[in-house]
Amino acid sequence: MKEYKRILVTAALPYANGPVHIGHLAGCYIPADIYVRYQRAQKRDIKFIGGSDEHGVPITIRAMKEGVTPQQVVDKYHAIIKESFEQMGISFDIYSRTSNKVHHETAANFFKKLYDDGLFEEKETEQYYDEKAKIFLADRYIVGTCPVCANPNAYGDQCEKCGSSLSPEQLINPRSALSDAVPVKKKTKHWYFPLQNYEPWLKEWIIEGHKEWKNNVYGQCKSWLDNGLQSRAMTRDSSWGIKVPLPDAEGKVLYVWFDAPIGYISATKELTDKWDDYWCKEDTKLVHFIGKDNIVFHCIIFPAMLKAHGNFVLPDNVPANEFLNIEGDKVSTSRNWAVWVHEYIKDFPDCEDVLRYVLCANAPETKDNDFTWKDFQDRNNNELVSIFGNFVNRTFVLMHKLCGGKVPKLHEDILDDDDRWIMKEIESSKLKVESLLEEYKFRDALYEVIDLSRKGNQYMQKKEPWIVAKSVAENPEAQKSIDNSLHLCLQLTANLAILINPFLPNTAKKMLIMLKVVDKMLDWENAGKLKLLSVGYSLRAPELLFRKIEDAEVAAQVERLKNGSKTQNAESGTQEQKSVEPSALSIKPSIQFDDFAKIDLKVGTILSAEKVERADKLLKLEIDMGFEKRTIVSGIAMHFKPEDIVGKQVVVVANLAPRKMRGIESNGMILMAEDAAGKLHFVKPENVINPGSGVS
Ligand code: B3M
Ligand code: ZN
Repeated sequence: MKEYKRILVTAALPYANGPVHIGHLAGCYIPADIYVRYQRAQKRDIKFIGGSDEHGVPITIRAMKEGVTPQQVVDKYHAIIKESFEQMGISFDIYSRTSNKVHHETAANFFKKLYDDGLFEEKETEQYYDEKAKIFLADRYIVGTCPVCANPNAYGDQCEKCGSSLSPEQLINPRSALSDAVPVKKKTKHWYFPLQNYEPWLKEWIIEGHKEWKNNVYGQCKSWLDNGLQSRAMTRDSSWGIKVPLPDAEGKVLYVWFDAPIGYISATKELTDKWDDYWCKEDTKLVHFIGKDNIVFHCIIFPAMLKAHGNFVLPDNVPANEFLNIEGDKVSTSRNWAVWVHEYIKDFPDCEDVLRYVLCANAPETKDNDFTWKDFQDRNNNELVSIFGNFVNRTFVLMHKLCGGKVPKLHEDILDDDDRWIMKEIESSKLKVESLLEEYKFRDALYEVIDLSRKGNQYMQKKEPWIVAKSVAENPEAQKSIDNSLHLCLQLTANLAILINPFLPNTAKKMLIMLKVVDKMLDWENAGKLKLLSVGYSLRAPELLFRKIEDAEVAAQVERLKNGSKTQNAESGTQEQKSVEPSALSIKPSIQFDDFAKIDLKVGTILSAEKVERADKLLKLEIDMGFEKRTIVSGIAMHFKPEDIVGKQVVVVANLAPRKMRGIESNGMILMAEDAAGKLHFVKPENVINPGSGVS
């Protein structure tokens, strides 16, 4: 193995177009953080780089939908994401952003160097264009009817209903997802990076040189390389992004996947003047933590860019994880099928370590995995509370009761086989855990730590110091056996603090306080030692490390998940990501009074309500408008039972043009308010008034 002097760890830069969910954490941030914390405890020279990816189509689209500027979008989400990471203890040395000046310069210079070296191909091609929104459309933003299953909302690259992969040409009645306009083809010029020129080198470097990469990563790279690489456009038509640094490139920006990985370099520059030690010296170990959808960019495209540029180190490893599903279903931000980190933190304050634990113990390291709230509860209650927490708590309680609150002596003369067994387990744990961590096997490493605490419980159960204590009155020698077992359990507790620290840093901190020792004890070199606590040292009272999680708490989460996915707006058929919280940013552009005055709002009373067949989200309502009865189809079926809303008053947009939904003509729309949890509430007069009354 190569000897490295320093380590540079990067974690994928999340798009600042929405908050982060637990799939992101499990995919790369938790493993990266465990690795970094472990290396820091090893006293290695390591830097941990992160930041927000603030360019690209997803951000401009979000801005368009929210009626704000892209800068406002990234400012908002960068702050939310950064805070979520801090709260989860993801210990970046820097969390930067790609809209920074340093990054714009770094990325533009990188591009310019490749251009000056003649490494781009300049090509003019025809691309789909939305004349209404004045924007070139990526395939994803063209929608239409699926030729296979007739789903009216298939994307230009894929139908999510039947899973067919598509091209925009195959869609029936293609339209722009942004404006509904029919896309037209338009000529445009771009700079292409000929990846095929790097194919022989990539094959040698990955296929021959990195057989130790994880199977899922190596396999994906191999299949890309076997299929042959092609030139890829490294520029786009857009006003948001890093301007292409060439004279004839008005309205062109760098492709987001060209600029984003360079963001790792820019952020390192921001962090330290010695950035080039980390990026340019051969004895740096560069490790990219990412999710599986980013493999090709980090293993093929970015390395080829670095190679073309020259003078940069290449990744030593790219330990990508697979995906984490939730309750048996793929995470989907558009359907709001996700567990958002900022919401978790609100609902489970002081339980960051529990989530870190579950996401590591159940990490999708080799295949997609499923997160369920039941498993979350079980792992907390049966592993953290009953095994790890229980061992530490028992040790402390008994030490206070039977040894006067001090570390008792170890009487070497009476050590028995059980004592020697647990001593050996403590000593061998260090090597086991560290070799797994070095190999990026975080799940197995964590299992070893919990297993050591399980062995502690077994040992305690064997020694039964509380039973032995009953005989001390007539046989004072018996105290020696009590001393030995609690001495060893306390040394084991100190060891557990060191070993659990990379995974559950808050828990380790709590243990330090109970043990009355300084942070220094957590240095990795102390793991496996049997004399971490001195005899006679008095310790604090125990504090519970974990609390039980109740059925009702997880039931509420499952409920929220199911209700959350209904925020998809059934009435308009569009898929909106749920807004995080009411904020000034989500205000639409201002309108004149005259525009407002065109809307006719009236009070109505619901006469009857029934489910619409084959439409989970829709209710058909008969509404008494005073002057007439109306049918309105409303997307509220996931929130209200039909029988519960009969007789309720509502505010109706009375002059909305009729629309057919599922074959039923809907005449108007009812107003609803949405709270922070995504629950809908009727907007209605304070007291019952005559139907047909105007609202203004
Ligand atoms: N922003 C994609 C993602 O968030 C992209 C990663 C960039 S890493 C340089 O999954
Ligand atoms: Zn389909």
